Amino acid sequence: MFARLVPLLGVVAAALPVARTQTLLFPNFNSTTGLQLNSVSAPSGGILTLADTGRDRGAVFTTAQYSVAQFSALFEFVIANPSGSTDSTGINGADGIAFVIQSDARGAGALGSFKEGLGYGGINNSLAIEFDTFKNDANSETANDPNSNHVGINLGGSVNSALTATIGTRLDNGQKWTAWVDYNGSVMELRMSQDGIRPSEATLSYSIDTTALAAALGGATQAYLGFSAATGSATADHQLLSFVFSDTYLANGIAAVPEPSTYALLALGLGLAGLGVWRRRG
Ligand SMILES: [Ca+2]
Ligand SMILES: [Ca+2]
Repeated sequence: MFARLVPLLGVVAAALPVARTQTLLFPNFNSTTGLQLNSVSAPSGGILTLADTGRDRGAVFTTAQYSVAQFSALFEFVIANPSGSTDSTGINGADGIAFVIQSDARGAGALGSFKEGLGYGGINNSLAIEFDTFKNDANSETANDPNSNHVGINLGGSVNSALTATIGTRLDNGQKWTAWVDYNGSVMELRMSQDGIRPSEATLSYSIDTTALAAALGGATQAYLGFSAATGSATADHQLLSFVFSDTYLANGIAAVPEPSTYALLALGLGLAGLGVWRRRG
């Protein structure tokens, strides 16, 4: 396959000398090169556990910043073994995971608050997508949770979500979730499934143009990318399995975590042509 690719890559490189796509490719976390782990243990079996024991929190961020003027991302996670105290709906297990885009002063070292903060609360100059498994009540907590199983868009380190959507299947059912986040410069969409197939319908669709996103990031057009999680007296195991990011928006999203035969090419930074091949094979 490589031999067939070389002429194609040459053509693209000549035609698009400044259009090299930045990609991040973690099909697992056997290597964490390029990532900073904040209160997160070294990976085990290629998995990063962001938070597990009671009153825990953790975050992982890229050590470099990436353009977020448009992008497509895919990641896989598991939330397992919910336990501990129950929320007002009688559900235990907490608190959830967040995908975080941030330009906080702490950079890659940013780590947010425990419990309903999801390890994200207080990370300023940011946008996050939360996967929230515990209902915090507005009259006693800082979060405006509609229920104990939802996703949301969070801004500025606040877990008072700008937009939420309820998820029918428990997020903490111990099964793998695949999530796709696609941003075309005007709308950010989240899709998710447990069969690895990207749904046509978005779970969340949030209008935010590049000016508004830059404002949320404190004026930055580049950001650190990562994930956080936290627990309280209710807990669960929050595991991150993979992360793929392209700073080019792909209308059909990233099909899947690429196979080893294609991601070696991507890791070399071969850009658009590599992505094209990867998508056709995905
Ligand atoms: Ca919550
Ligand atoms: Ca929430």
